[in-house]
Amino acid sequence: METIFSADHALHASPGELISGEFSPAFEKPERAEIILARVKEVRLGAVRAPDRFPREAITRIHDARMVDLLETAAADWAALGRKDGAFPYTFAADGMRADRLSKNVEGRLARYCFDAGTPITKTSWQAIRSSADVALTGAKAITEGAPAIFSLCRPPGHHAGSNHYGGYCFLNNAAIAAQALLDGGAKRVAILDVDYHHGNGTQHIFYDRSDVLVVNIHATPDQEFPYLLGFDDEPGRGAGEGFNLNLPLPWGSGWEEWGAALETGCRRVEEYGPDVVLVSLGVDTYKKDPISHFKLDHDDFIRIGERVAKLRRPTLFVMEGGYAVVEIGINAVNVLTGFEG
Ligand code: OKP
Ligand code: ZN
Repeated sequence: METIFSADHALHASPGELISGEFSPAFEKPERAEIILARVKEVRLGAVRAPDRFPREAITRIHDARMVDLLETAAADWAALGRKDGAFPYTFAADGMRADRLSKNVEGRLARYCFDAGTPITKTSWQAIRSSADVALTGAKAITEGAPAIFSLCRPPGHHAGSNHYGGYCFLNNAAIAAQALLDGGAKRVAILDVDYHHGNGTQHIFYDRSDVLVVNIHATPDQEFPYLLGFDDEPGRGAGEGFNLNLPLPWGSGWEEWGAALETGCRRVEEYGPDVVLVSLGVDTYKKDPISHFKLDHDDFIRIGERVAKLRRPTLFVMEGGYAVVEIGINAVNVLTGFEG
């Protein structure tokens, strides 16, 4: 399969994140994408090409335009206050505070749209964020034009970004933007299978009221894991979307036995739905040596994931999400793709 990759991803290099009450070096770093790309080339997965540029409207189909403006301007507003590069909030919107009126101060705008203290915006981040969406959109376009499978090597990742909030190393929801482009390109139904260790709260939020996108998530239970506030087993969708969201949370320590069973459940739901396209939000932080995660998948399990997804027999767009065991990230991510190709 073809890989879509933009060298511009490296323009987003996070200065660090608040984690467990301390400011620490970032886990979501540029080497991640470079190591995956090197592995794609090593196994000769297929051609690698740069993305096309898509109009901003492809992004605002999914995201609040004021949040997109913030992503674009926060670093400059932050610098104007004489701060060190990397804009992130220290105060957060909570239920009951003003949602209808936005502060003129960048702190207030960050508080309104950002939900964690791990997702700083640097002076060059926007170019990387935009390129990551373009990588997903280019993959969607290729699928619309008839490609059987595409790997969109997105970075930064996207699945924690909702229509009007961002966080968890994610700014724009690349997978959601691609799913909308697939629908706009003629698909009637898209299934998103999110296999990242963390719950894709943003993707769920975006499609929660809709039946044209089925969202299936396999992830660490919010009783134990980030993002804590969404991803429980009792979130079926709402209104027209009722029955079109499926969460399969698992406890820390889960290995292939439990995880593979959840994958089977999720894939059966996808089969029942009968989508025109399957979009895989591909995180490999389920790996046993991931530094911030607590599942126990091994290299060969990632091949099994690809094999099961292939059995869905649909055009498939893989969109890169998380994975922080940087040394092994190339093997794990590309194992899914080679498993898929069989
Ligand atoms: C992004 B993606 C660890 C806290 C980690 C943010 C995690 C974001 C993961 N105790 N905080 O889903 O891989
Ligand atoms: Zn993750």
